[in-house]
Amino acid sequence: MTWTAHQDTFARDNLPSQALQPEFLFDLPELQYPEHLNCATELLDLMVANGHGPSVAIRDSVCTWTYQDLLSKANQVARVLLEDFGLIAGNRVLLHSFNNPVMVAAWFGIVKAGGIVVATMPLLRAKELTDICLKAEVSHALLDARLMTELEIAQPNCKTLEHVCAFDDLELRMSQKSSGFENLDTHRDDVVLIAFTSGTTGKPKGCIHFHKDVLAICDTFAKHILKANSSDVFIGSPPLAFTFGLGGIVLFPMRIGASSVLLEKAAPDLLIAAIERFKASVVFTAPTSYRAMAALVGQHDLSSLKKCVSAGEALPGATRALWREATGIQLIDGIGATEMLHIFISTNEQNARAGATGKAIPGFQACILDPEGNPLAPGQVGRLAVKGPTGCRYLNDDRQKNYVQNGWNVTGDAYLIDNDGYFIYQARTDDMIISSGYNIAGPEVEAALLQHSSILECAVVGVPNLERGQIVKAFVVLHPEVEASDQLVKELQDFVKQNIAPYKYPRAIEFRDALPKTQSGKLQRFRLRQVLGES
Ligand code: 3UK
Repeated sequence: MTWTAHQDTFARDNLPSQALQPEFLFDLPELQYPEHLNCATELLDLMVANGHGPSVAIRDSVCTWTYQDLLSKANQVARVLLEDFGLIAGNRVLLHSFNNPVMVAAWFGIVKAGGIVVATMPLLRAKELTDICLKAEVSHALLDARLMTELEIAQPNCKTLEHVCAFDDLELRMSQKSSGFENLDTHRDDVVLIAFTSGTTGKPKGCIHFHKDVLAICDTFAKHILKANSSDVFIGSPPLAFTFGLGGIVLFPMRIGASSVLLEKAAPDLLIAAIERFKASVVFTAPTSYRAMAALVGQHDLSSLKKCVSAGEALPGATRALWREATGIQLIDGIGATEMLHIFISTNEQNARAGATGKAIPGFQACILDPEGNPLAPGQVGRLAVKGPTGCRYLNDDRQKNYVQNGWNVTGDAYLIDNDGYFIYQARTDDMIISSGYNIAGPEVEAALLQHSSILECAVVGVPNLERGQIVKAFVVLHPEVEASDQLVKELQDFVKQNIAPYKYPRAIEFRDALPKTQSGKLQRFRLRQVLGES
């Protein structure tokens, strides 16, 4: 083991054993990071040292902070943690907030002081916060005062959690600190964050990432696929506790001296209004959000917009087409995962194809495995496997052996590679529907349904059926002006049969006002499967 700057080595001590870790690839010249590396120094201090001090780093509806402002605030946070709250390098700090500037200053303050960021979704309840604090042995919490109630309920059950500080108190303390700070001289392999993911079901898993991983996602996806520049204005909807949001809204812009807009609320109508208001040029959000925004484009001037990244869920071809027709912009689809920190398969606008996620991005390798772990030929459906500079390291968790097999990160997605080498998403491996012996991928049926103009959103699952084992069932949310009817059910079924192989059509269709989603905006198909019984 190498040296560490951490005195509290809990996170390192709870890494999976070497044998259970994935293989890491550092072939690209840009991934040769020095041993001494603090990612906050690279993203913030050096930006100011290199002349970006006066450029805008982050904005929201009330404030505008330059890189110099953000540096000063982050330094003050670091001082509060060390001087007022006795932070020891390697301690875990819960960061619990809506996306706002203080949250970003706090993120950098924790990292500068040598803490480990454990960011959590703002809407988590006491029980979920307790599970996370216990698992990561969290000692400090910085949080938005509006979220205090749930943490107060959680705290008596979190024996390691000693210091809780709301942002209003934090800001008061910051104002009494000097704005200079020397960052902890960390190792590139020191732990910088633990990102919790609950996946589709089950207890949350903590994904450990190092200082170098934070830079590696900027120097692969952002550098080679996104290709933004310092005059770009980034914006997006994912919470910063979701690494899709952390990368897209904070790390990528800061790696290149660009600016970012933080939105506490970013439902499609609010996001599209904010793109116009702040003249944003790069947006990160989920497929359903692009679909909802496409219907609103006529009411807004989106001429500032240049690049649009879609991730979190499969991008249906119809949504890609709607967005292009509405804005002229070809979406950049990319599959990422909390375990991998960010996107690993994608493609730029020029090479984008409807229905395909893309290819392994520079720095990563990907293949499709059969059940025995052998690579499959093009055209065959199997398990997606990937390796690169980042990878899965669960904090003390038996499920490490499920995600990492023979050095590959196995994401739980069923994919195939087409004859041109593009990766084509099928379904989550546990979402494949088997009906009368046929394998049917729910998302393919969803994509077909979404071609129909009456549908806003839909989810397709397999439900138990005596005769066929399972049947295909669609849960459909209609556009507000459309009315549900038996006739429409028949019309949608016929519509699917005309677009894809008829045996895949949904034998059952149920209309809903909304679909169950996770806090990162993902469909929870398993919850739709649970309500069933009827067929
Ligand atoms: C699914 C996709 C098809 C897929 C994430 C970008 O989503 C992120 O992380 P999570 O840990 O979920 C990972 C799983 O989500 N998925 C994500 N993107 C796509 N499926 N096409 C896509 N484009 O099942 C994957 O295994 O919540 C996404 C960046 C950072 C992230 N953490």
